[in-house]
Amino acid sequence: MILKKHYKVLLACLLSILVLLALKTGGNVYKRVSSMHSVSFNGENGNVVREGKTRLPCCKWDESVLVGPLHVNQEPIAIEKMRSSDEWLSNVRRGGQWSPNDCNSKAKVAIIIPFRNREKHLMVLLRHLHPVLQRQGLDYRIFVVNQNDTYPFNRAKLFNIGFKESQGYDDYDCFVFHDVDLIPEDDRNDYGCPSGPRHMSPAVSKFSYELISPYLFGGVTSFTKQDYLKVNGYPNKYYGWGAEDDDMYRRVMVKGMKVVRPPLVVGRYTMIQHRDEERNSKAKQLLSKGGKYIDKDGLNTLKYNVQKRENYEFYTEIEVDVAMTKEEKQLTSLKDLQVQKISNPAKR
Ligand code: UD2
Ligand code: MN
Repeated sequence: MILKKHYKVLLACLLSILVLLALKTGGNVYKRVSSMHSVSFNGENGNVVREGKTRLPCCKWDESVLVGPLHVNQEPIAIEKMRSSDEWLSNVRRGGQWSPNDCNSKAKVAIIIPFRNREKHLMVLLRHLHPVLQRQGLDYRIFVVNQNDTYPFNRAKLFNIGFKESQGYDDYDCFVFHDVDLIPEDDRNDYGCPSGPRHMSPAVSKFSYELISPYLFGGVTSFTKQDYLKVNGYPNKYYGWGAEDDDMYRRVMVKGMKVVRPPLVVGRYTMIQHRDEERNSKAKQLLSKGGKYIDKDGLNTLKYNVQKRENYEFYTEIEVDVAMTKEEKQLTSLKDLQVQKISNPAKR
């Protein structure tokens, strides 16, 4: 009996120590839950279990740290002032990466941004995105894939390049394909791949925050590594503006998956205004054959040349030449294939 009593006292002490520890870490973003060897993925379809490298507990989605609706500040900001302008930005490590200190993230996330000549947009996005990713407790790195050649812009191929290149940095299991001009308006929009193929931007300011088509799959999407491999990535053949997003939607359908979206109040983005890019009028023709080419065009046929890999203060840049082929030139209606003007993102 006496021993049992002692046990109870001991247990009570242990519990109070635990409570005190929890309170002490209360200022921190993620709560220690228990000490475990492995990390479980708490996503919607969730039973992926990743072996943790350390004995850290898994990070929990913590509503109390999330802000909810966000104010979007489009004012240009000097890169030298970014770090000191926001507590979250001061935590970012060179190369645009971060991971929680005291818990294992539910996902390792590679954010892939297709880029050419949109420096101002990039600065605004980085300023808003880093804090969101950190508040969600994600282990992430931001990759800017900069098309530094004279061919028409190829958003989809840059995504494939980003996917492949990121593997030289870490073993990512979640990929977010992110337009540079879409600024998240709500940090409850989960960047950690909580589902299969996900259309994260159903409500965009340009479209009055309405889902203008049930087939819409442009803007910001996320895929687990497994699902991205399953669809063989994006098609490589779409140069110029249009239809590469629709092609990806078809790939997802053909492989028997469905697109998941967050609610409109959460999947909100401000699109920074810009002039329209030149449309490839042959894109529709390509799309009409889209479904048939899944296994013949994509990650398995990807060719490109890397010019430079560089870690800047808030992102990793992969500078590439997309190596357009003669056959691909015939597949675009863009008249002058050499008119593209090039410049690089701010070199910091
Ligand atoms: C729509 C889609 C976009 C894509 C595009 C067709 C939404 C909200 N957006 O965007 O995802 O499917 O149509 O291709 O549905 N970019 C550069 N430099 C360029 C051109 C493009 O960096 O010279 C990048 C940049 O990340 C940009 C993205 O490609 O955000 C899409 O291009 P856009 O913004 O010109 O096209 P938009 O707004 O019509
Ligand atoms: Mn845009």
